[in-house]
Amino acid sequence: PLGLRNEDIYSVVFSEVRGQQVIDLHTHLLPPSHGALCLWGIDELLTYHYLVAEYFMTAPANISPEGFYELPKKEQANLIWDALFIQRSPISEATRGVLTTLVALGLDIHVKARDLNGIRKYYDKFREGGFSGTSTFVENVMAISGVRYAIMTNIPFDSTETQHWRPRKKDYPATFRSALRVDPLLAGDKETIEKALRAAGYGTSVADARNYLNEWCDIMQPEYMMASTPHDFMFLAPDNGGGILAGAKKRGLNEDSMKVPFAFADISANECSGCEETDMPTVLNEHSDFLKDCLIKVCEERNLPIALKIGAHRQINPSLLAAGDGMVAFADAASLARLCSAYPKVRFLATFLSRQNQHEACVLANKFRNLHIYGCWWYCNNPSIIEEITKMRVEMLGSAFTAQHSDARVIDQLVYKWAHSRAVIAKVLAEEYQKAISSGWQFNRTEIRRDVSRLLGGAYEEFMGKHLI
Ligand code: RAT
Ligand code: ZN
Repeated sequence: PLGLRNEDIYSVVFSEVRGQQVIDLHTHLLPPSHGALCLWGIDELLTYHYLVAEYFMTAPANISPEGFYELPKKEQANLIWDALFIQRSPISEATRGVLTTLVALGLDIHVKARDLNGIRKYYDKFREGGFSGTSTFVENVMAISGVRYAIMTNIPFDSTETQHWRPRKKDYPATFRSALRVDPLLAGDKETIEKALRAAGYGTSVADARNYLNEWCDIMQPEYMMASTPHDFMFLAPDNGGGILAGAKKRGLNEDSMKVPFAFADISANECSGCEETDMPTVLNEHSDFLKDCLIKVCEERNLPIALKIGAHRQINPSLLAAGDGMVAFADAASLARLCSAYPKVRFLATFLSRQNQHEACVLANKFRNLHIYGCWWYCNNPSIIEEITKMRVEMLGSAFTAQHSDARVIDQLVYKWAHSRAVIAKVLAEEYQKAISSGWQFNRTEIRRDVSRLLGGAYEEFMGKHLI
């Protein structure tokens, strides 16, 4: 027969999803040439901020977050291992991820024996090899996890990072690509922007910021610009000031006007319960300059997309540092629609943190050709939620989206993030193919390979190759 039989679909789809390389389009990984900023190994795995947060849910009262963070990494890792793997069972996604990773690295015997020292010894061998040991380990992980290339997060506003780019860009393998992170520009964080500009010998005008950004684009050669927007980020269409409104709630903008639909309404002083009449325009103008006249301008000139991560509420519990980030904010998706329509030549990649925003995200991707939806981010990066989101995306977008990104911070995490996601993506796809077969279509393996390749990075590359006139 021309097509695969219904009963063969599962095995074909699973083998295709397992066998294809992925493009990991957002990670926090840095290459071995970034020295200590390239994180890998068991102690980094165990102290991943997801696990620190899980640990503190049940940690003894005499262990404060401050005291915990003062301990050497190895001791922090010991505490987490004992609490989450020995005193409790590793059944959460973040703990199970450690198991999947170690077993794939060939440490199943140590895992079964719960032998943390044996695991450490395995890693020590690579550490003893210095830079080349690290490089070998990184190459192994890329191969095991089937990652073609991973896109980094490179922050020009962070001096611990910039030293690896200036005065001379360090070499890194082609399995790493750059993305230039610009959060302060979307948050209107003037203090950080001005500090970075002054430190680099620039003035502090918007034109200076544009030159600064251009200089960093020359250095980093990013695939795209990226930012995680503040939880209450709002963008107003240009005829309403063309600005962004970070801190809108804080500044007293009332809830109803936050929810105004696409054709954005006025935010007049009347709608502003309890805020100073003068607050709003000032905020808009300040912020819009850095967006409109700096970020958007540079993206238009260089044909660079902007990747947005929308809906994280930072520092819910500041004592936990990075582990205290991230209450899930139901975001104003209409702001994304307004961005896409205000700047039709700029391409936007977007992912939302809230499960509640996922349906709207699909609808928007279906409306704007300059928008590409990617990945299941952070609190959505759990198998049950990946399944639900991926199914909805296939139903609404076919294969015109990127199913996943890892957000890995530790090299080794690529192994489990991709293994776990591949299993879910394959299941969803197999079910959707079976439905199409029931409706009368026939598929061959080549077509399935093509579709899988789109979901694992091909759709991203197609979107990146798109020139919007
Ligand atoms: O998922 C995470 O690791 C978060 O802490 C964030 O860093 C997020 O991914 C981001 O890029 O803002
Ligand atoms: Zn991230």
